[in-house]
Amino acid sequence: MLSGRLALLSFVMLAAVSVPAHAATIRITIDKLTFSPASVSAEVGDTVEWVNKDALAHTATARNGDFDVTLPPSKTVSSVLRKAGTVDYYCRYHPNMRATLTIAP
Ligand SMILES: [Cu+2]
Repeated sequence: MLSGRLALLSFVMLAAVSVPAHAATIRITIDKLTFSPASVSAEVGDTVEWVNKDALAHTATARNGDFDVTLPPSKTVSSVLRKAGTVDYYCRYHPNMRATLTIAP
């Protein structure tokens, strides 16, 4: 019983070590053709969970070419931030949809 608990504890500790301490998951929701929140701070290695609540397809397309994520209707897509910078992004289908990601190294 006790050794089982110890084994579980060491497993949890190993898992914690293998993931960078700052890696976080950030949720950005698209609802009625709006990215929300419109301005997000993140770090390289963080995951963005793009939640598209619209019945339309969207994209999250970086103006500087750093990322281009396709967001099918009513789907959630995850992408990992690989590059630091202040990135303005938009939707290729609805160019009025705009937002900013500030990615620290
Ligand atoms: Cu769109």
